[in-house]
Amino acid sequence: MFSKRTLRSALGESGAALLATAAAVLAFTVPAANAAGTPLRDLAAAKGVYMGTALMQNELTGTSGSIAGAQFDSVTPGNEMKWASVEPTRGTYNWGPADQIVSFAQANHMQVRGHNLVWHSQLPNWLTSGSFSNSELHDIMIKHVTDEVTHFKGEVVHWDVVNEPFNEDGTYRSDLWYNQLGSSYIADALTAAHAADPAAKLYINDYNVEGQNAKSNAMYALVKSLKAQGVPIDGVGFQAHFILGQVPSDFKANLQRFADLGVDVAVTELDVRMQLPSDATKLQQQANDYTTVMNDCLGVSRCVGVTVWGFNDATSWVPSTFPGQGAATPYDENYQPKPAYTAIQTALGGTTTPPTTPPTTPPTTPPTTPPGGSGCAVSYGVNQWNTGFTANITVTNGGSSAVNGWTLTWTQSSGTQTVTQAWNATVTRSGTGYTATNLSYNAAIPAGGSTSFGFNANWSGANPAPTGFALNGAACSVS
Ligand code: 9MR
Repeated sequence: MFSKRTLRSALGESGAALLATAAAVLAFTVPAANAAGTPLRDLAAAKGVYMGTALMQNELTGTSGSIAGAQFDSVTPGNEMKWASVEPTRGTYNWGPADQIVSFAQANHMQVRGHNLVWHSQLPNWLTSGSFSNSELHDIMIKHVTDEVTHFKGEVVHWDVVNEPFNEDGTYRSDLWYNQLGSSYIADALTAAHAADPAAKLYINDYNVEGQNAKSNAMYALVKSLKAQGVPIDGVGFQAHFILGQVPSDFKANLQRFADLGVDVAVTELDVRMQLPSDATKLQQQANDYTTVMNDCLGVSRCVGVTVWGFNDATSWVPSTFPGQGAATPYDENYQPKPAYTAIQTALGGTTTPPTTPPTTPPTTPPTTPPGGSGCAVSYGVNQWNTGFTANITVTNGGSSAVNGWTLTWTQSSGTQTVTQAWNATVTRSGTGYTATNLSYNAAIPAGGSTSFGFNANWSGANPAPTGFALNGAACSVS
């Protein structure tokens, strides 16, 4: 399982330097993720899985970058690592767009799934129209795999080495690779990738292999045979581009049979498309479908994580490929979380509203303490590694009247901390002082109620425990 700590150590000094550079160019304060409750990435981490999203280069800033960084702990570049993007001219590499996504991931403590090395689509013209001999094509493939994996060595945790090798009937796809090199291109690509980065987890990735059918049977036979031959294959990616209401009922059993071969499994490109316009009934069915997929993965111990293929309907690939269809992702076109978002959150063990126990008997002595002092309590949880930390804060209004609009302030006595994202609040730092301010949807904290928010930050020098919490200027107790 990926953890922030292992990513950090895997990144080493150059990665840490990159992170520092990327963090420095981030705006000091970024908009909070527009969803209530604990971010998906934190819930997923607590379950021992990752929660990822595809992202394109133009989605790294503004609202999309803010939500992606706050909610997800894995990124798959949507197009930027594909052959046509990376090697548009033979032997001349264009790493810039993919490097930007990797830097974004590092700055936000996210892992990267590399997608993809050998595929039938998005190939450059020089390759598809080159009329290369079989041996020359083989050398071109090995060089591309070697060069790309080497470039991202230590930065990409999973590689989709081979993408979509099968037809629906389980025969090999008739493409450049199979037609000229035969099915051995798959083992050769995996072997080259492993030589270039022995630590990377190597995957074969395909769609319509989620249920047990001719195509997934062919994938199963291939993986079994690769394992038997000692070819370096670590995982199978199930893209999971679903149609509303059509998640195969045997998805979990299918994931399990692959896991039983001794490989990891991952849901790599999840979305659930519907005929537009969406309505409440369809969105609820979609939420049920997301719940099913999450539970299917969580029910298989070798299912290492789930990636959605774009987290928002504004940039999803679906409408341009399936005219009249869309609304396939967990956030709508205005970046508002949909029922599918809540479904993921709930499947990962989260709740959108903090549980409160309504009093069964009215208090005999009405509390007189206003918010602050003994009327305010803060719980501060921190997950810290060598240069970064995640803080989760719950503030309870123990006073007798509701708070409408709040700021929580505190100090950290030394060191330099840079807030990179916040959720459920806007968090700013000035010198050693921090201020968290409510968002519109959580401005009110009822008497006896609480609200939670959190943030990610980098630190250097020292990162002492915070002190002096105050709610609207009045001191809070801390636990
Ligand atoms: O999301 C990608 C989209 O922007 C591209 O236009 C498209 C081109 O084929 O590829 C999309 O991503 C695909 C992924 O790489 C492989 N599985 C299917 C995805 C959706 O088409």
